Amino acid sequence: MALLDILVYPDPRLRRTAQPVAIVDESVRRLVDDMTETMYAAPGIGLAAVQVDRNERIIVIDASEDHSSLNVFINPTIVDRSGELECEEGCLSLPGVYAPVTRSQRVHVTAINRDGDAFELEAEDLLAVCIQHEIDHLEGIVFVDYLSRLKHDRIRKRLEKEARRKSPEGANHAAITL
Ligand code: GNR
Ligand code: NI
Repeated sequence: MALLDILVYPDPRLRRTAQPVAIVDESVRRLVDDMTETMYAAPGIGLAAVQVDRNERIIVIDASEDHSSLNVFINPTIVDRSGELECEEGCLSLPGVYAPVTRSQRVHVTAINRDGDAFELEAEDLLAVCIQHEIDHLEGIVFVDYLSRLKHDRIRKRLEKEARRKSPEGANHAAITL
């Protein structure tokens, strides 16, 4: 397994639209495993392939506290949704940025798993929020897109400035909470 580099906003590669996976072969399984390791190491509760510069419709999620609930979604589709929920979101591609976003409280998802088998899942609350956040990444959408233009600009300028400073590994990102 290998740790992958996570793209940081406003990297334009985060704006690409991921393509469906045709066959779950060894290379897809290797990517899933590397994404899982990268998510746990970050640490994060989800990761989309676009964030590690791979344009494929693959996401991994584990919203548990003990790495006990890994969910792998290949070619995920939300087929039904209901309710509303506001959640304070963060993103591994926006280090130190947290802001409330309103999403559906419940989603019904269809996808393919790591073995190539189709499955469906009804998710609520944090898991549902995370699924929506990750599927957005596959469409080139990041959560700050839902914030006001003013907040969005403030975050973009801040992260551009940090990138110019080429902050070395381990630089601490003072939290931006909106
Ligand atoms: O680790 C993450 N935490 C999180 C918290 C609230 C809502 C969504 C997320 S996803 C995020 C990891 C990430 O950036 N996935 O794309
Ligand atoms: Ni994210």
